[in-house]
Amino acid sequence: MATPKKKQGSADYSAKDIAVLEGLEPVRKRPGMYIGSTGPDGLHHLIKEIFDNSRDEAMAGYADRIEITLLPDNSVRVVDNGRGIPVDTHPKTKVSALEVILTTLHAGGKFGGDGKGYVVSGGLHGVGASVVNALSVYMKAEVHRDGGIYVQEYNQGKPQAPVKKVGTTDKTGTIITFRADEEIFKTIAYSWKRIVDHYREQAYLVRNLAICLIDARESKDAPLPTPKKPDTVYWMKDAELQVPSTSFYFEGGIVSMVRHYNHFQKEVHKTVYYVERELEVEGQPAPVTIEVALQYVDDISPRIIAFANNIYTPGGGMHVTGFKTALTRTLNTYNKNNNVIKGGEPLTGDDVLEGLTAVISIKMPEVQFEGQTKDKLGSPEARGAVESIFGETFAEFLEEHPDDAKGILRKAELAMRARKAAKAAKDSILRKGALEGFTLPGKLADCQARDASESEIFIVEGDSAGGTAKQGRDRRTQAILPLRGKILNVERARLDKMIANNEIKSLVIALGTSIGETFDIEKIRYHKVIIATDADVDGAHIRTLLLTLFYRYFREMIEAGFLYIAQPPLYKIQKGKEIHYAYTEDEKITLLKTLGISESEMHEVDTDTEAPQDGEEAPVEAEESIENKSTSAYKIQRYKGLGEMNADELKETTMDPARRTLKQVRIEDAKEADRIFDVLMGTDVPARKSFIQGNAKVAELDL
Ligand code: 0RA
Repeated sequence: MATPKKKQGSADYSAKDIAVLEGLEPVRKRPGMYIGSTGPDGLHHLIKEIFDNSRDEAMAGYADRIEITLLPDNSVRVVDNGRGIPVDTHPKTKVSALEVILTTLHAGGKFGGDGKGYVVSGGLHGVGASVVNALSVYMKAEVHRDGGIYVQEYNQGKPQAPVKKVGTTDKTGTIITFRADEEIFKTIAYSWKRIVDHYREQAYLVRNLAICLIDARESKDAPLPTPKKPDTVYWMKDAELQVPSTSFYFEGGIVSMVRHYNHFQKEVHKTVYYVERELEVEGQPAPVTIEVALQYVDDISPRIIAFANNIYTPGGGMHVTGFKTALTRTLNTYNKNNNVIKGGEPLTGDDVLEGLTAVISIKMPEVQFEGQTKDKLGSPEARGAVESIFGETFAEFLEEHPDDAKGILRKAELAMRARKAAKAAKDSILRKGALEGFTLPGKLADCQARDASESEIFIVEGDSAGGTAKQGRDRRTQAILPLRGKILNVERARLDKMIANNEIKSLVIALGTSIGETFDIEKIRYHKVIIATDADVDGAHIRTLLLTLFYRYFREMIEAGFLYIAQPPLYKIQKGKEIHYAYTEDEKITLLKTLGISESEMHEVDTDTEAPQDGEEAPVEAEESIENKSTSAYKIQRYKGLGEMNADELKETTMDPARRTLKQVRIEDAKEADRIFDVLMGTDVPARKSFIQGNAKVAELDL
């Protein structure tokens, strides 16, 4: 199926098989309906639509090369060596099939139960091409077929002349060139990285398909790359090119993809499991194809990368569910029969996921995607299909590869043991009432008010910031809880262990809600729980950790709108007696301009000083006044931590309800934090460090 080996000849197809449905006006009226958006996603989608047709030709066994070239005028050329789009004349309309395919919505090769036509794509063969045509100021189709070269050109989807034979050829294939319409797309800027990433993935998904990407946008006056190679239409060796290019070709398909993901990891067993099977499924007009590859590595988090009809489904869905069910069951059955893990206790679904890298690719004629972003496979047939094919063949794999089986089960056994130890630790803390009780933590400076709706708690980083915050607070309604930075050293990704941590325990007791089975939102002691961490890497780290904790164990608190993030200023700018605060880089620049401070005067005073100790004022000496000859004496200070502010400044900028801004945490923010938590807490320290450094700024802006 996914193995293009060029077949000769062709299925007997003619123009009468193409159903004519609608004109293209609706596409230009509501482009979003057809390509999702007219932003960067929609723009890149244009290439996908054209590529998908060529890829389907490859998957049907008729093409083995596809070349995508970005050209200097922002047009894109997609070349394949398939059969070529049919050019024969439609008996009723007397119009070439090529014209019908490129100018008619919903036209394409028939997809029947007769096994003819095209197995797979987001739509049908040729469907997307007309949409792209409608949204392009210019398109050209060049078909090599039946010994002839046929050409037609279009403007905004309208053919400029009938299909014309312009020459003869001994090759077959299709060349589509299009230039997106500036009236539709605000900016026409293709992202090379995005293209490379997407088509690398496609090359893994269709093994033996060569995909060549050429970025000729900068080739200016140089001759356009118009390569020749004996068995293709346009094809070029990388070495002949004078512009950036890259090619992908994977004989191993998704097995290569698994190896790629596991490249820098320690493998737990040698053999990569792989299956590809077709299956008749009720409710689907043609057989469903299932492909799975997997290998375990010495890591904690699983990577399950799943596709439906070559479309990535980060949201998972039915294929992933079926896979997980079969994985757990098969490993448990094998374990029972072979007595690998002593004790006879079954592995859970989570136990068998640790360290797993799996690629699942399902192809079915009729797919439904679900979820807000349509990134989840909804088709219920996928579940049983994957469950049965994978379950059966994975059991065979384990029988035939006892060493691999043993490695996998040993790995799952470790996960099981860790889970049990964590649970024991959690149980001892979560025993009913253990986190309730009357003893509020000593570090908490509680507020006087007893009415939760008027009470706030600031969670600050470190004792020094805690001291400043205590001085700057309104003690009637504002409580302060300092947390030590050391809560970062939570062992691996075990959140339950985190709860055993004294700092976190203090926090939970202060909130009053308890946790786990005894959690009760009604008991919360503050209706504003405010995370106030520093504007640096550690601060971002602690914030992520707290958001994750709240997301996993106090979700109701987020849903109730009780969780906030403080927005302390980044800069203090003083001009004479006037004091201003800037909360973002942009604000700083605007402020400096407003104050009449010129670019050349903009030296920052870097205060790399010790944070003040409990009760101390922030060290003013650190602020070095830059005298300015043109009378505008000013100083600018960058705050790295809350502890660098004195109590008045902290109150004025961050704490006082009348003057501060707070960012309310939405459930999506916390969910995102939860997702990156595993990276932050993973075992790979260098990766973690670079991730945090790379994302600390971004995380800041998002929240
Ligand atoms: C309809 C029918 C046939 C091929 C194609 C469309 C086709 C479309 C595209 C779009 C890009 N490359 C393509 N290659 C082929 C079948 C033709 C036959 O039976 O010979």
